[in-house]
Amino acid sequence: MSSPSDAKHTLINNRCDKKMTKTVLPATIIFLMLLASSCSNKETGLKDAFEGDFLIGTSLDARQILGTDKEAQSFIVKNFNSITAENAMKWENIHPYPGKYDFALADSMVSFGQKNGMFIAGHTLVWHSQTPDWVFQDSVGAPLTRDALIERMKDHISTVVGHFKGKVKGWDVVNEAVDEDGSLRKTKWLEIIGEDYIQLAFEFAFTADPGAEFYYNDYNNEFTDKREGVIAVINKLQQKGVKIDGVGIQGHWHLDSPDLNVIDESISKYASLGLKVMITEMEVNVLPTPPEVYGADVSQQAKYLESLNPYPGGLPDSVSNLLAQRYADLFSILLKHKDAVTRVTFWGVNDGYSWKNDWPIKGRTNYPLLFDRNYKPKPAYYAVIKEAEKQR
Ligand code: 9MR
Repeated sequence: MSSPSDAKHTLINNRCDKKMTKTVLPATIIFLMLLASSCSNKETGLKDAFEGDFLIGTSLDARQILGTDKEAQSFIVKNFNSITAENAMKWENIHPYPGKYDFALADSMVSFGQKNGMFIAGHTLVWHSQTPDWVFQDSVGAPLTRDALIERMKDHISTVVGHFKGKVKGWDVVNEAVDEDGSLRKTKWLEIIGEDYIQLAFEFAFTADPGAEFYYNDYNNEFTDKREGVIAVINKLQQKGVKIDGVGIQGHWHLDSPDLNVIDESISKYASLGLKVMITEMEVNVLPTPPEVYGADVSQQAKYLESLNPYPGGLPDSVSNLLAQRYADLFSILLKHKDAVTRVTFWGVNDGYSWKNDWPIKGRTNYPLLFDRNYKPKPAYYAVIKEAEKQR
């Protein structure tokens, strides 16, 4: 079975380490020069700074998967060793109508990842959002029975996981099933099937590809109340002997929140359950956030005001430096937990692609990632690299 840590080791073994030339005998120098030249087309980037620590991933959208953004693919190969479909594997896209699956875009992403030796993460199988209404209804629009919805969920999971068997190495099986207060989110899944829909989803995924890893994924699950709810879900699965390999903390973070201690403590708590911990959708928002839309609930929207879009023409150095410091602090915590943290995935390849330009307020100009709109590394990028180098 291949896992993120296997992938880590493969990457280490494949590395072209230029430092080697310093200590070898002269007779082997020509051989090493040849080796170096055969390696020279492998440009190093962000991912290489964390080699042996954890994978560095990014989400991909259609423009990157299909290569309509000409610069994107080589940039991605250079900087990331894991990919996640930002939307292509969600129910409404991959299974838009009853009995009709559309794998075209997701297949392209998977072959891109395979070709480049990347860890491919599957996002997501069971979620309340981006799941068409028909999923919960019968042919005349009446609510499905429990048994019928279980059957439909089973068909979806078996078909999607089965389709990517052996290629997608880890799945966000259930996404965002817990509310801020730690109770189960009131979704159609819960309403129609009941609490055991989570267990059933994990079981169906395991049956479809026993060699893959299976994760529970959520946002704000580093905060105490929600975290306790997520831990209760995980405990229940583990007590029943259901295979769960990891937990995804999405990491839709801000300049001043969450507190670093909260993240630190949460990683320890999840790791103590024997789980891998992944930051699955990382970014750091730099814009003012109305308190009522804190989190990542896409059904919420706030009203546009100019005062809430303060940097349309560029990020001032003062804020850029704050962002760099925040990223450095976050990565120092992640590196501290590198035994538990197996992957850190950014939600977007550069600032221009981030969903945070349009959520929770449409049409703002946000700067939440390590690369600017022209793929140029920002001070935050160098701050993160420095954190990686500190521990070498
Ligand atoms: O980034 C995604 C955006 O393009 C979609 O419009 C949105 C729709 O639900 O989903 C975004 O990604 C979400 C992810 O799938 C789950 N966690 C929250 C993310 C941000 O909303």
